[in-house]
Amino acid sequence: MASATSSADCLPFLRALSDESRWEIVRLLVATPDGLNLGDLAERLRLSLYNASRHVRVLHEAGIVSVEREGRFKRIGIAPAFRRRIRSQAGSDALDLGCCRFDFSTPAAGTASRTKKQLLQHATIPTLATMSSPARYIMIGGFLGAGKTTAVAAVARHLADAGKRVGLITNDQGRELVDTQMLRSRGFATEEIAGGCFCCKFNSLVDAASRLDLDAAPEVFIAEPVGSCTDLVATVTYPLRRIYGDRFSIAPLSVLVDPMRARRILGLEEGRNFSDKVLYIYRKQLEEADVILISKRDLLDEAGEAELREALEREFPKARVLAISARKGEGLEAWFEILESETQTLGAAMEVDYDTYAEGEALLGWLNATIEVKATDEFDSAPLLQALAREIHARLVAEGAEVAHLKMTLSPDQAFAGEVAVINLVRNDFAPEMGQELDEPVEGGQIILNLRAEGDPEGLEAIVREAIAAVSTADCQLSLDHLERFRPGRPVPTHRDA
Ligand SMILES: Nc1nc2c(ncn2[C@@H]2O[C@H](COP(=O)(O)OP(=O)(O)OP(=O)(O)O)[C@@H](O)[C@H]2O)c(=O)[nH]1
Ligand SMILES: [Mg+2]
Repeated sequence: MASATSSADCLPFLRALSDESRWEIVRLLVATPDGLNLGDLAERLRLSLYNASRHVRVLHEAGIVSVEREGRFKRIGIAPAFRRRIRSQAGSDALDLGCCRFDFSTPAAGTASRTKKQLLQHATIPTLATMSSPARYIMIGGFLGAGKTTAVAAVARHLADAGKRVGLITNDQGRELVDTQMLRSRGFATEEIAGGCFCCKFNSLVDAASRLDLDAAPEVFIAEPVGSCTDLVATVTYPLRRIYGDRFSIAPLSVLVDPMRARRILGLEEGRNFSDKVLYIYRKQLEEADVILISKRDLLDEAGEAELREALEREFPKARVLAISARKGEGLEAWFEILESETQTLGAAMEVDYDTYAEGEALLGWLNATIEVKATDEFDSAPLLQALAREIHARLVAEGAEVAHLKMTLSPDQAFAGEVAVINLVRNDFAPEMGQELDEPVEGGQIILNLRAEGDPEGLEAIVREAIAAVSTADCQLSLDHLERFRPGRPVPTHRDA
């Protein structure tokens, strides 16, 4: 590769190509003029279908590849306008972006490091170490099922529509996250920190920001902490400020509450609740909030919303209380304004009894699973997810295990661009709800299941296994691929700046 003049026009191409897999996809497609379907492309490059489709989406958005429907499949090829930039010379294909040239005869081995190094030499992609203006860091917390991921997607969409580059960071105690899958399916650059909360994996949080920076150079990072986590100000934002003060400008901490759950916890309504130690975490989350957001306000009438708002203002006087519906796009402007223009003010960190916090977390059973679905014929994904969610729900109710959040995605084998169907259940006295649907029937795919409920993990595993067996038929077989279940361990923050 040889550098020529610099050009801002080529930056989207450079960002899309600064990844080994995407570079290899483009190399393969350049050499395959008729294009390939996603399955063949994934197989040739030994990528999972999910990763192949994710990379194709990035390349598609950058205008590098085209995608055309062919019956049930989609054919992927080099986009005609991009192909015009590629010239064949002396038997090899060279891509001329104006700012630099790439030689597509470059062998695969070592491409990643070479490509990234070359890109960084020849393009002006800022890295965390060299970013001149601070990136905005927004953290959106709240208890399990409060509506964080939905709200993160709404903020990210708003900022992206305003021309901002956005990077998202998801977090969980386990692996195989529905949230990551869901946010990537919406086209956002997303990194996940699995296996522990931000506060206990502080360095992973900075690493994730750094990876996103290399990939998408975000001007705004939006982080969603684990829903059973609290003390985020002392363990995440203050250390970020102390260690990386010049790199991040930190927005006020937003904490979401599900209105029905909050009405019950604040004594405005009767109904089943979590144990006191779990509620200790719930209240601590609100105590440290700069902004409390009553989410899903479309579920409340005016009087119910006003009553809840008053109760929250009375009990948590430090925070401003707003009401939003991320689903309906209501009440978001006032919140966006705060996130974009205000900086978190410094104060004494709240006191936290880590013994009670640890015991509260340990009362929650955590289960993540992946399930393969194989069918003899095409089927609709929504009824299958609904049946599985209903089976799990009925067993949770029978066992008296209050659900915090059951969420599942189904990604079809032949999905393009990470399309997924999503279903959620956030309270035992609610019904499972489809959050996202596929517009076509599928023949098979993979379900990712995340279940958090107040109950023992062994019991949750039995419930999930029984539910899978109940839904599986000869024509549509569900088989458990991977399952992990546990109680979260005691939180041990990397830093705590009181
Ligand atoms: N009615 C309504 N439902 C919403 C709204 N926002 C989110 N939800 C639903 O609430 C459920 C939980 O939403 P998520 O965004 O996944 O919640 P979360 O806080 O990220 O959940 P965890 O990551 O598991 O803690 C899903 O069924 C969403 O569709 C809203 O504005 N209105
Ligand atoms: Mg979430």
